[in-house]
Amino acid sequence: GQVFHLKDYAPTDFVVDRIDLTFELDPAETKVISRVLMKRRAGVSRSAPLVFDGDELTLDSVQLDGNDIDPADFDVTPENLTIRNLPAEATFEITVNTTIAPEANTSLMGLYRTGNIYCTQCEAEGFRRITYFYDRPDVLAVYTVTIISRKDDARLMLSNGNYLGGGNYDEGRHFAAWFDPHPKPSYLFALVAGDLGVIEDTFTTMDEREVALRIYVEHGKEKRAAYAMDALKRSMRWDEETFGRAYDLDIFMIVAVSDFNMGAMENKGLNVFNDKYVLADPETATDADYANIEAIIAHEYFHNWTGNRITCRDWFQLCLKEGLTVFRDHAFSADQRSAPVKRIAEIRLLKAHQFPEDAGPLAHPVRPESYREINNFYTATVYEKGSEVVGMLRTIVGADAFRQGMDLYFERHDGQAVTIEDFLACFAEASSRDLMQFSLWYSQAGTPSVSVSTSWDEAKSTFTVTLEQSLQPTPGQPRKEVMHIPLAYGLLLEDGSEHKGSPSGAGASSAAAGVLHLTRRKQSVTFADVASRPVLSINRGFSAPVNLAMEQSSADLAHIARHDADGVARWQAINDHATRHLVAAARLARDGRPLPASDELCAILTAVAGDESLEPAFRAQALTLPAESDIAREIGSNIEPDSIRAAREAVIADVARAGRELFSTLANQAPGGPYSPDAGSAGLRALAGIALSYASIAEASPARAAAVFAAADNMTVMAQALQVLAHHFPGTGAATDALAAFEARFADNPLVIDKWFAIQAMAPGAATLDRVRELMTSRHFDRMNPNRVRALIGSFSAGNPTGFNRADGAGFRLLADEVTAIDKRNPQLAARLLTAMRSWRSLEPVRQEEARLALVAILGAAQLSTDVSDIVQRTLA
Ligand code: B3K
Ligand code: ZN
Repeated sequence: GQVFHLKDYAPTDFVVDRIDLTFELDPAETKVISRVLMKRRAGVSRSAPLVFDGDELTLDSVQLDGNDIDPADFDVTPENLTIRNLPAEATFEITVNTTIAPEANTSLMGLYRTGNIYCTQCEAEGFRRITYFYDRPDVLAVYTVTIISRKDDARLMLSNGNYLGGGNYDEGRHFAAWFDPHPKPSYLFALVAGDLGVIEDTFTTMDEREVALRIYVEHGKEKRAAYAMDALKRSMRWDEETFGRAYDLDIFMIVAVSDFNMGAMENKGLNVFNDKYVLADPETATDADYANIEAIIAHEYFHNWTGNRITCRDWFQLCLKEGLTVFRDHAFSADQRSAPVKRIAEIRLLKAHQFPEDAGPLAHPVRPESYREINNFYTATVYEKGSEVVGMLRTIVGADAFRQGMDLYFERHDGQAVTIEDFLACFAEASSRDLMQFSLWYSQAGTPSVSVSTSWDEAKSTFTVTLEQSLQPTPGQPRKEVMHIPLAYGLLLEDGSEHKGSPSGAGASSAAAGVLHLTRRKQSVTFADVASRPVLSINRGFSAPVNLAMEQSSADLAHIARHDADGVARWQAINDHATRHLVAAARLARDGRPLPASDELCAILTAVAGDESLEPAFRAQALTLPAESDIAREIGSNIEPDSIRAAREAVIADVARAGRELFSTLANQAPGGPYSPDAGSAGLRALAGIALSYASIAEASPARAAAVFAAADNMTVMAQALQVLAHHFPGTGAATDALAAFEARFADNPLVIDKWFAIQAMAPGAATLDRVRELMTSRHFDRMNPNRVRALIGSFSAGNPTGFNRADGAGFRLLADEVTAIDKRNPQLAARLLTAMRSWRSLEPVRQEEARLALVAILGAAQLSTDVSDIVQRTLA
């Protein structure tokens, strides 16, 4: 496959002004007529041909200003339409006629069928599966779309922008026309047609315009869209209040579909969502589902300004819209819920998904410099690390300059397709700072390490902090430059209060107080008037996405856990303490030696569990020990998953015993009254849920969880209890009965059956593989549906370290077989599944060899997609 490079960027030879699209819909033969008004760019040679992109297309005909083009003047392949001898200066119109088959499109890119609905997905390069066009983000055009269909085939016909009108077309057919006044790139085009239910509302913008809001779902599911509508209105208000951004069309529509490759898509005025992120009611959705719906509704809505009004010049700049929009949706959720608890969840997610990516063969910069398949770069690095980089930018320039920089960005680049350099220039200007060194965060892959040492000089009453940074090589980047790492910190004194006063030394000066700026390889700062030995709390709130190496005693960590003013820092200290203990225990378990006593950890955790002054959600987070995969990541190499699991289970049993009575009390303290998805109630349920798990372990009996399962009146509690039963009491009557009851009750709700799949697929241990194979043959499974595949095979391979990494390699072979089979129909889904293998080199040698063989087997399969071959080659490299 061809490799694309950032450095090769060049604008198109022709500029597009308008595009008028007409669709005559039919499942097997949809006619697409595209009329493009365009002209040669000033200065481009008159011999330069027009080259449009296509993908698996067949051309019916092509016209210039309404006349068929002489066959000698054009060439066509499924991938390109090349037209020569076009006017030198005049504006002209190219008409492209193609026929496509939505029902035969299994890739879920371009125009496809989901159920009886027509639906599109164009980002990143799906528009070229609909018609020949400049399918690239820097070509912005004004779209008019006319849709024609048989009334019995598609009652409803939607596209971007405002509704122009519609009516009867001819016998049994009707039409609808849409006009989007905002110039946009082709990846934001959308069309949806079919018979759908709707819920409607309105929103009045801050400039007093009324916007119609519509959420379309399958008939009968309308009630389950109410929470999504509420989240949408809150998002619209928040973007006005926080960033001064108002919505800009007369209507905003969301359509929920059940076959979708990702979470959702921000098409202008017509978002298309995976129904998993729209549909919720207490009986079928968990608190986590509600929180995800809120976050994703907000994310797609926020794209209207960060992504749509200002878009990316090329796909290398993907983080320009994604990292920034994730940053915005994080800020929204933090405002709507508990900010520290939200931040803790973000840190957990970043470490679980982005850190391993950055440490393995698929590592790439937040702004990649080359790719073979852009779909493989919608990664945790581009999204989550991209958001962290925006957060660091805000820390460095300060909140006020950050907001000014955003205002400048919106003002200066509205209607443009821009780069990270354009974005950063706004903040450099607003803050009068040089952001050159900071910009390395966009170009250097890998997670930096920062080693921290401290010394307190009793005689001089000084405290010195020495910081040193390093960054390991990553694929294609053998040598790294020194970065700008902003580290929020505090010095905690013996009584828990904080030392006031700024340090002296390099990196001490900063926009925001309480931040050390590490800008050299090594630097020290010294604090004066420190009369007693302080405890350093550093990288508070995870101000920089780095690995810290610091010799901090358990007593110091406990001090931070008790006293830090920053809740996130308190959790970080608890988590660091737990991680350190678990890593030591796993190493000993590996050597067959007795495990260390867990008394200190137990004391910290039970103290937090019982501390009523802390938010329940925070307590639940603190009680959730680092996952097996977190422990593996800390150990880093020669991983043997079974001993990690054994050690972790032993520590959990210690904690459960130490807090037995407390957990048994907390397990009964779920909120009363009817279910409400608000953050406070969700926090109570989270605490009760983790307490249920500890209490059940202490009691060595499934009885309590079985009772909770039977009495549950909402999905959150029900799923918690089911997981305790399936993971801690597998094979017992209680577990088997609950799984059967759950299946029977939710047999016709695939999104709930996905939870049933995932819980079973993540049951630890070697035996789960056979159960997964069995479930793959169940009537609920559908290898063509991305949600089903991810729930069963994705959960197994990415969420079950002991089951998937079986020493005999059977887990790897299962994944390899599925990836190869799915690749034939849906390359994007297959490639995404395969990323579960990215950390194979950190396994112990026997498993490593099995993993390698499975990867090589994929490589040998016939007709691999670019998506899968790109991942497998980089993973093996
Ligand atoms: N921009 C889309 C993702 C498209 C993925 C294409 N492979 C959703 C989002 O990030 O908001
Ligand atoms: Zn996005």
